[in-house]
Amino acid sequence: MCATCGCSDHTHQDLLTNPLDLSKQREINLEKDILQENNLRAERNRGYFEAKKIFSINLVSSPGSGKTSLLERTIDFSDDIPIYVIEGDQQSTNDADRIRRKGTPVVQINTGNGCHLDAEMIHRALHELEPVEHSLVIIENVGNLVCPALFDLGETHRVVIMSVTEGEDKPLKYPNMFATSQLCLINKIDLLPYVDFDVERAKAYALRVNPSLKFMEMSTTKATNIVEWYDWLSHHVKVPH
Ligand SMILES: Nc1nc2c(ncn2[C@@H]2O[C@H](COP(=O)(O)OP(=O)(O)OP(=O)(O)O)[C@@H](O)[C@H]2O)c(=O)[nH]1
Ligand SMILES: [Mg+2]
Repeated sequence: MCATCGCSDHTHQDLLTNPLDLSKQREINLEKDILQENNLRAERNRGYFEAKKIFSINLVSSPGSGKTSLLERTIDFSDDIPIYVIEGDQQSTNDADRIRRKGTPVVQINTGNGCHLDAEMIHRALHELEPVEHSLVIIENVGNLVCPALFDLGETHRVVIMSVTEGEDKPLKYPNMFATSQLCLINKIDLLPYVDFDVERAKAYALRVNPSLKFMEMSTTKATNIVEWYDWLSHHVKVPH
């Protein structure tokens, strides 16, 4: 449960059942303030990325969908693009250690009781990383399909990963995450013969909440369609002429 974004209380439901309860009203206002403050900081990050012509990705998913595995593969494939990584987890430096082993600059953010990264955390991490112009910054958000949807980090693109072991109904259960993403990666397709997951149905559900969402099917462990992903990245990173 997150103390910052307000997801841990009953505010929304209480307000619906008792709209004149002023203490609850203050809770809602506080939540709004936090989000407004975050949005202002996110705009600053966006300005920073634009000024340095950096392509930035906010990578979101449930825990274990394959975010860090995809990052490892991306680093393997991308010797011509400078990559910087910001790792978000509640605890541990496991994911940052995996990225560091690849020789890629990385900052680990531990959110403690928080269940998402926010724009201020990214601002501070960028100060530490100092990414060069025309580079790629990938932010691995905390594994969670709820709270990270609310927090704009100033990223250029939001990419959501859904793995085939999670069930195809995730877009319907967690619509905000799919509604605010531009690209959906369907990962672990090597496991399709063993699980009951209908890829076309999953896409149809996601398109219901976001008709302009794009898709890529992949297996990060088998490197299936990683080239397609890398081509997409190369297309977006503004390499100087
Ligand atoms: N079969 C299969 N396993 C995969 C694939 N991608 C990732 N995995 C496995 O899934 C597990 C979790 O992968 P991670 O990359 O750590 O997932 P994550 O999203 O970074 O996890 P958190 O950071 O904890 O949210 C690992 O055991 C991976 O080897 C894939 O395409 N196919
Ligand atoms: Mg990870």
